[in-house]
Amino acid sequence: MNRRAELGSPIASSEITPRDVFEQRRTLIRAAAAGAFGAALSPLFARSAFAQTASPNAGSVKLASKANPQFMLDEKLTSYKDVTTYNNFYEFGTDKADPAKNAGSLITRPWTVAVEGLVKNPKVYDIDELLKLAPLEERIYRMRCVEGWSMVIPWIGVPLAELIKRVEPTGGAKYIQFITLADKKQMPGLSIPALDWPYVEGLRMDEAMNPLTLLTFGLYGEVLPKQNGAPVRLVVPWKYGFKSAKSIVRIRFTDTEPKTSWNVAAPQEYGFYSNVNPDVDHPRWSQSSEQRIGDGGGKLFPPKRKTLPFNGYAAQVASLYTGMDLKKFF
Ligand SMILES: Nc1nc2c(c(=O)[nH]1)N[C@H]1C(S)=C(S)[C@@H](COP(=O)(O)O)O[C@H]1N2
Ligand SMILES: [Mo]
Repeated sequence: MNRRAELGSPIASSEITPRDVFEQRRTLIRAAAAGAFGAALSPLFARSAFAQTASPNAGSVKLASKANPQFMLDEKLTSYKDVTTYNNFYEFGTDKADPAKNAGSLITRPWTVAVEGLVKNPKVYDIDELLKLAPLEERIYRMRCVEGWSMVIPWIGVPLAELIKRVEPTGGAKYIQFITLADKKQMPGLSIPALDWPYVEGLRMDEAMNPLTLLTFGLYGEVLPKQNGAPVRLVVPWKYGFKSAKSIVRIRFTDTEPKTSWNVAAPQEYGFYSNVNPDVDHPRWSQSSEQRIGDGGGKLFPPKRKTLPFNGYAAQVASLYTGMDLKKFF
């Protein structure tokens, strides 16, 4: 039986896990945003502020980074538990709980990322080389899934632009495709033809170069848990979550718009751009509001939040789309 994937079953309130309140963090974030104590917000320190939250990845590996005060948010973080147990990673199953249960079989070392296509310096990067591309930064980003839920996550990574600059795209390079691992031996979800594997995503060159676009290696002061896309993924916070491809093995520079998995699966529902846009509804549901995971802990009808244009990052990215009809280029 062919079971095609469907993003977007509205989340049941029973799936929303109550979370702890992190007043301490808010104070730290304000201090960092003021530029005073950026260094004090080291991942170790930040993580200790959340020690109440049990880690489902006992023995997870610390990853040092420096908080970038330009990218802090004065919003409550989603708990480590929710960030690492409520996931979309269809290679490990389509249920939100599947990736945390099944991703243990993913082998994240050795790992290489081939950077190829329209670049002067194509190169196969070892993951350890990528980790040293530029100083690792901690950044707190709002994430919005096309299904209507959102989280606030402290990521660790480097601007993707750092990698792009090193490989020197040629004049013809207009887009970048991100190709992720597809190995049946490691990924039980591949036996279900939910999507055309491998999972692929893409960005226009200016989107990829935007300072917000993060090549991501960690979260909450640790290397990425496997269910979150170890050892390296993309994070593009002004777009729906599916643009943030996990477990990347190949980055290809192209002159034409590359294929993207969700667009191929349902072109009328998922466009290439997929910018968070409260004014463009999904054909099967509204996109005007969202459920922040952890809000209203345990209430039958937890309060919803208004979805913001470009997920709240309009000041940084709206100019990338001037003159474009965002209803047409959804
Ligand atoms: N390779 C791969 N990347 C993926 C997905 C996937 O199924 N496979 N799901 C996407 C979707 S729909 C979302 S919402 C985010 C979820 O990231 P998180 O589980 O770390 O919050 O990952 C995205 N990246
Ligand atoms: Mo998503």
